Amino acid sequence: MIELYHFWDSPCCFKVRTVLAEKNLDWQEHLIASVQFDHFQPEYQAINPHSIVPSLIHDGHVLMQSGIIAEYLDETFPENPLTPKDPVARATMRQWAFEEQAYLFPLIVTMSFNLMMTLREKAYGMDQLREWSKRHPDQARAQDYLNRISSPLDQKSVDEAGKKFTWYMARLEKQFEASGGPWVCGETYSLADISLGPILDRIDYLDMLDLLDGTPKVVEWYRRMTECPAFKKGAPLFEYRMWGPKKPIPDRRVGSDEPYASFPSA
Ligand SMILES: N[C@@H](CCC(=O)N[C@@H](CS)C(=O)NCC(=O)O)C(=O)O
Repeated sequence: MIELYHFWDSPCCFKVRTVLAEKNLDWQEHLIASVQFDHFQPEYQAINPHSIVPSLIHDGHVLMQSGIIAEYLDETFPENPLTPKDPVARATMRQWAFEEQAYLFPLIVTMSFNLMMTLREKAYGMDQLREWSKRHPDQARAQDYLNRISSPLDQKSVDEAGKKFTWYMARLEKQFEASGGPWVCGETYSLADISLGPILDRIDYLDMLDLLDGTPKVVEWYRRMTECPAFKKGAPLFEYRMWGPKKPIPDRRVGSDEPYASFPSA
């Protein structure tokens, strides 16, 4: 049995859900509402002491870190292999999976915090957010989170992150030239594609696809990714997408009685 602790609008969880879909695996869902600090509750910290998602439990074995979970699933369930046989292509796959984690993910966190998380203050109101923050075991961190989401948009940081992002995309464009495409590592669709796809999905959802203006091969590859059935299946359900440029907050206060972990659009 496979159990996945996740929240829908998380690129790391999107990656794991896509691998599960590629392998045609059924999984039992444990939804984590980050806005309510479920991931800092003792029950979840017993599974994942870092209080981050995703976590996957397979036949009683707990696995953490989306990239490691993705490789584990690919090794354990060989149907539809997602790792190239050629050692150079395999190293390239791991290199891009690493770049996603080490460099691209932190950039989209900066952009998302500024352009998405800050909308929570208006939608929920500070009183509700303060109430939920009482569930956080580290009140200094909870206060820091509240301060950050109620701060004005830091456009300079968003622009700087965007600039760095285009630098990585120019490198990815060169990778497509070197591999010959259509996938990151060439002929073989791999975990590199599945690692990078959700990052591009977030850029799309932030309405910042113009960051790809100088990289036509990346644009073409991303379009191809969005057509993959497993990628569609792994993508966040719209009701669970956080508010952002493509999903404005509703014209009303959102209460704690809404469907769990959802972000209502009306
Ligand atoms: N390197 C980790 C990163 C996990 C991570 O940061 N997950 C985010 C969601 S994408 C999270 O749990 N954020 C909650 C928090 O930081 O409070 C992985 O790939 O699994």
